[in-house]
Amino acid sequence: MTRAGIAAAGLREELDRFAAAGLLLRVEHPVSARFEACAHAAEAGDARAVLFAEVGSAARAVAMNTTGSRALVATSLGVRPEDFAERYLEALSAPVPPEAWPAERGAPPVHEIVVEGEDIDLTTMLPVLTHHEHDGGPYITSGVVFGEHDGVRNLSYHRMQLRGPRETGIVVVQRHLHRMLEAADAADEPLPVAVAIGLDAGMLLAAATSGSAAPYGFDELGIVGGLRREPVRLVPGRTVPLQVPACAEIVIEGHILPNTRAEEGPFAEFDGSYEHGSERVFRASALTMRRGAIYQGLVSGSVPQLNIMGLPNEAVLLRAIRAAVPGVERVHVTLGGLRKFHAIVSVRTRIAGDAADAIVAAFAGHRDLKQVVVVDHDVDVFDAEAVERAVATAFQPDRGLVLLPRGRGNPVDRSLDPDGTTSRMGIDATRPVGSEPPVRARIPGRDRVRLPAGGGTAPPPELSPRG
Ligand SMILES: Cc1cc2nc3c(=O)[nH]c(=O)nc-3n(C[C@H](O)[C@H](O)[C@H](O)COP(=O)(O)O)c2cc1C
Ligand SMILES: [Mn+2]
Repeated sequence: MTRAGIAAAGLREELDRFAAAGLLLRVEHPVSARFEACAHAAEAGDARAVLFAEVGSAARAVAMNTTGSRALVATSLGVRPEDFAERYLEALSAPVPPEAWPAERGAPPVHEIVVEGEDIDLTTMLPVLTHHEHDGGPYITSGVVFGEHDGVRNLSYHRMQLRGPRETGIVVVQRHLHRMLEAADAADEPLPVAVAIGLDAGMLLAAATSGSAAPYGFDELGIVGGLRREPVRLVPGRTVPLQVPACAEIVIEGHILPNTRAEEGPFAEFDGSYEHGSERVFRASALTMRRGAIYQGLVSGSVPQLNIMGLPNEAVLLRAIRAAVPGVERVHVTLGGLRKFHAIVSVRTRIAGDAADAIVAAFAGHRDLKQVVVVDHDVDVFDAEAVERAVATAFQPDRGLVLLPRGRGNPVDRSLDPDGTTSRMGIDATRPVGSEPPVRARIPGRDRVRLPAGGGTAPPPELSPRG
């Protein structure tokens, strides 16, 4: 049973919650790890998670689309979909630090199976998926990379291209893990890392929370602890001097080689364009798993990936706007805006100027944001038609439009100026402060109507809120 406000403590518990809520599609026939699993996941759509019984020559179970919708993420976190951002912000603001796996519980699940050194063969032991037509082979895309340096832990994602039984490429952009890698390069020492695969939504979202909300030195695992209302349990790695999560399905331990680069790619990035170049190299020293470990697949550019990267932005925005305008109620960072460019914010306005200040605070809170629509508290930010109705009936362009001058844009946006800048737009679709919401005409007795059965198929139950 799902306890209110308490996140699933691992992928298996999450899948149980999905199954209980009718949000899990099981594929029992064997499918290939090359394209076929991804093709099935794409065709299945985003409303349900997919659990494959047997993928690839490893014949291992694979979970996909576990973050395909707000409803799935909310089910995993034990909250109503509309309460996601509030709950995530609570965890971000009151993190619960991880603790050691208690010795009296014996060996942790993630160490039920341990393979070390020369015995490791990532190409046969894991069903690593090949995603797109021109990708340069199988890629680990859902692995959360744990790094530690000078007492600082970091969680982040880094795509890993399989290159041999124990070797992969690893793409490390200039963020937190890169900082650790620079120190390792300077000392010419390999950087120990552990790659956790097979994780619940709380862990996946925490690892993707951006550096502005989780600066260097902030342990992303604290967010997970906050979401679960209990600390994440950690155990020492078998071959690396860092802690790994006891609840992961799979952990690959190893090192990023210092001052070493090798050809990497091609790989279809999240905007659908292929990338290749010269990237870092990872060498595995241990592969540890739970019995019957479930691998996790994540297609680049898919809705499940956009949700992982973008849903934490709602909490970040909620915090930033609330600091300026206490009456902010809900934030929706839309899927159409790639979960980063467009936000809808509802505000219980108290004094004139609240809506415009909410717009400015939103842009200050999240740099990628390009368009924000502010509506009154009685408008459902997840209902696109209701938002449009508010714009249609409460917004006056000559005084409700806030245009910001050119700031830094995101390269995914093809409309940027050649210098990489963008302008930004806020739409104040709130009524004058103090005015009452329009009265909605009701038809008495509608709730007692029982229509005759038959004569058409009922639409599927609404997975409210949309988006
Ligand atoms: C599915 C997924 C794949 C990603 N792939 C990469 C990658 O290959 N290389 C990279 O440097 N960042 C990648 N990122 C982005 C970062 O891992 C992500 O922004 C993370 O929050 C950075 O953490 P940090 O702030 O602790 O550095 C990916 C993110 C996601 C969600
Ligand atoms: Mn970080």
